[in-house]
Amino acid sequence: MKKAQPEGRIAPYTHPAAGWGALKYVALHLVREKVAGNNYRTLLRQNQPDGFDCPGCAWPDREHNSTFEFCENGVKAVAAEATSKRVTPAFFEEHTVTALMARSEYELEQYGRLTAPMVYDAVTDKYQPIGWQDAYALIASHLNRLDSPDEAAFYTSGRASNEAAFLYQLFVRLYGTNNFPDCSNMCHEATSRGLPVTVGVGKGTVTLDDFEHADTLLIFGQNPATNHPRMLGELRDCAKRGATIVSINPLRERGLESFASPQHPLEMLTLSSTKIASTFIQPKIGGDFALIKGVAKHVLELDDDARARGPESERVLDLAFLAEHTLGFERFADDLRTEDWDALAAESGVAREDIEGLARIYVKGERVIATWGMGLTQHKNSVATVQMLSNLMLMRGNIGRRGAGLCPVRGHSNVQGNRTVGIEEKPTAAFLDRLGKVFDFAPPRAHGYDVVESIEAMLAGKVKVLIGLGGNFSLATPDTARTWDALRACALTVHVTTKLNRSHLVHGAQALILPTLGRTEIDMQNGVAQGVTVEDSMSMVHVSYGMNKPASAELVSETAIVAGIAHATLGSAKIDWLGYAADYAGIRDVMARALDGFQDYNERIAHPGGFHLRVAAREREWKTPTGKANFVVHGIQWDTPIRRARQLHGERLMTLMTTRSHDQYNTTIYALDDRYRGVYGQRRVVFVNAEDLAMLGFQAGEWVDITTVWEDGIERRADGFLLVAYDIPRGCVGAYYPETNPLVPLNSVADIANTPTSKSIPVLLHRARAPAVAA
Ligand SMILES: Nc1nc2c(c(=O)[nH]1)N[C@H]1C(S)=C(S)[C@@H](COP(=O)(O)OP(=O)(O)OC[C@H]3O[C@@H](n4cnc5c(=O)[nH]c(N)nc54)[C@H](O)[C@@H]3O)O[C@H]1N2
Ligand SMILES: Nc1nc2c(c(=O)[nH]1)N[C@H]1C(S)=C(S)[C@@H](COP(=O)(O)OP(=O)(O)OC[C@H]3O[C@@H](n4cnc5c(=O)[nH]c(N)nc54)[C@H](O)[C@@H]3O)O[C@H]1N2
Ligand SMILES: [Mo]
Repeated sequence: MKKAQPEGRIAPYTHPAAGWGALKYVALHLVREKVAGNNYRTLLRQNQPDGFDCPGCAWPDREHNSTFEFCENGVKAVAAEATSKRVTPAFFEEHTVTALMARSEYELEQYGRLTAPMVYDAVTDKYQPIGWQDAYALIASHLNRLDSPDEAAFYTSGRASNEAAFLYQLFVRLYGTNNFPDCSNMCHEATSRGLPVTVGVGKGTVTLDDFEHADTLLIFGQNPATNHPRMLGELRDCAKRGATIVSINPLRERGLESFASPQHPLEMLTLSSTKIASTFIQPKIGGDFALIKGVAKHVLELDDDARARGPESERVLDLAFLAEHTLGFERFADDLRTEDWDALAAESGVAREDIEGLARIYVKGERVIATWGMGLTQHKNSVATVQMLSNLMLMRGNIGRRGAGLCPVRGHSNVQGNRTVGIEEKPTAAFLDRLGKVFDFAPPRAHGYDVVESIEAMLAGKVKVLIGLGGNFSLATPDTARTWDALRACALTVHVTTKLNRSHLVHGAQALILPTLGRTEIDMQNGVAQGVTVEDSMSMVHVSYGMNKPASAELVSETAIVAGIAHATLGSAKIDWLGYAADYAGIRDVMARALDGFQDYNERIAHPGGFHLRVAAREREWKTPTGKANFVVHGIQWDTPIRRARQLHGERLMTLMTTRSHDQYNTTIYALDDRYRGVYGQRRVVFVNAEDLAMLGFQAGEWVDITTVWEDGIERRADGFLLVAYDIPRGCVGAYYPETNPLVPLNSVADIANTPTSKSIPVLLHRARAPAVAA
């Protein structure tokens, strides 16, 4: 039974986002992390041309920015790395793994930075020190013993640098597999699979310059005040210019209502703020597809009216763009005309007049940017939803034009770069051809396992070794009980990591913890400080130099760890792995030869602020098989598991979204508040519509257990959640991840993208089996 936090409190937030509240929390945080004096100055160098790239989110920096860009959650990410707390071998001597399993994620994080490589000892149930070379040799002996290279999987979380990730994929492909599960599989995969079909590239088409020129912004399923706080700076400037900002989200996120900018002293001193979104549309969970299709339908109707009225110049569609650049519009339009308004309204949870209102806002905009986050990508119909959004934007030529375009907002600071340099379980033939040519080998061609497939393969005994370059595989993934069985069935699990986390405790028969430098730390190789490169959400590539003294003298950089493993496993006859680790510029030289768009890489990253990696669609060059931007027709997606569950359980069936609180970074829990949603000192809460509470016979403040309704008959439950009455559509509930991952069935995934449907899980709420006890 989970305990109630004694200091737990629910109190609505009534202030603008950021402002003085953020400054106060930053101060509290630095004290809690005991950040040493010298490391404070790091904060001033975050996202500066000569500083380091923030290890927080993937939102881009304003180029050549000379002022300090303040971001509360960026500070938390930096402070978490710069903390003076340490997990030493003596710590492991004192704690068995079983004892550490009883600690919460928050407590594990609070222990501080790992300092030395450790190996699990089953006899004592403790981690013990191991030398780096012995650790590499242990990994090599496992890898070289497998019947097939496909029996190993190589996970990446999106913080690894381009250099480390490039070397990693090269090593793994030379070893012989494309098994690259990565955090992206659980994140923006629907974007990466959906957009290449429509516009020929799986990335966004805008840069910050476009935000300066947009007149309309549609923000789908994103909570920037928490997850991309620096984006609020752009939104503030847009709002001040008079741009129309619409938030499309089942929750009316407070952080999108108003913002007091810490960058603007006057705003802080006068306690004034800027209103951000002018319109809030609250679809039901997973309703975006029908909503966007409805908007597209009404755009077509408005165009029909305009055509009836006469002059071509009044038309709503961008006819010239459609003719020159697109294919499939007529079929798409025919499908829209036959779509049923009642069905669109019912499926979206938005009234027809509000859908039409959104369409009028959209057509009034001359330069429209659509941004989106996890609210669009973690559902069964996510690929179709992303493609429907692309259709809508194409109708008025809102792609490849200044001030307009598609803006998927990525999560991890270098998740986009990792994909670009080859962390991809389904690589293209062109990518492999070139890699094979440059390094003179025949890369494996068969597609590898993604995250969900890797877990299934581990459960089936087909994958026996898991290596994680960052991340927290055991907790970020769905279906916790099954994932833990999968990890425990492995012969070896290895984690390259900065902080202690659950994946070190839920391990294979043998296990290694390999502690590494964070991006804020000085990376010396052969007496020369090395920079690493990263790519942000808008395809800007730049170099990042750490500034802090490493947390321990024994830490090895990610790049050097990858080189060490590769050298031990494959030897260096063909590739001088250790030479690459000694000078990262050498890695960039070969990246320039092996990767599309990376010519003169070393020269171009030397430019302050870096360079923009060309996105063809931005220039209206469509790298699709047809050579045009494609409209894609999709009928309204019926989310069958949820529909079937609702047929069984009627209105008691709820759709659960699992989302982030303000004080977490994915599975890293910095603190226990979610200030903007009014939650303090606790995380086990569930947001429910007040009318649903009444219908279910519950009251706010009572405790419930949550179970999943899934057809495989396996019991999935998460116990002990406090009911909070919240402004959320009926039939929808919200709670935090990772506590709710036991509820996400492994085979509940997005079509095509195979992303766990973390934002739409059919669940039931039950009065708690055991009463919650206060600690
Ligand atoms: N501080 C901090 N920063 C982070 C992270 C973090 O954990 N902490 N994580 C990083 C990562 S990896 C990522 S991917 C991003 C994530 O950033 P976001 O994309 O903002 O992620 P979430 O908080 O999971 O959910 C976003 C929003 O989706 C809404 N939503 C849920 N279901 C639906 C739906 O059906 N439709 C619509 N329209 N909206 C819906 C929720 O109400 C919520 O506001 O942030 C990155 N930045
Ligand atoms: N239910 C549910 N599940 C989800 C989501 C959701 O919204 N709901 N979101 C999904 C998304 S969008 C994502 S991206 C994944 C995130 O999945 P992951 O990326 O696997 O998870 P993180 O929590 O970001 O990983 C945190 C760990 O990374 C390590 N780390 C931190 N910095 C570094 C570094 O610089 N180098 C190295 N080597 N290690 C480092 C630390 O040890 C830390 O404990 O979770 C997914 N899971
Ligand atoms: Mo993510």
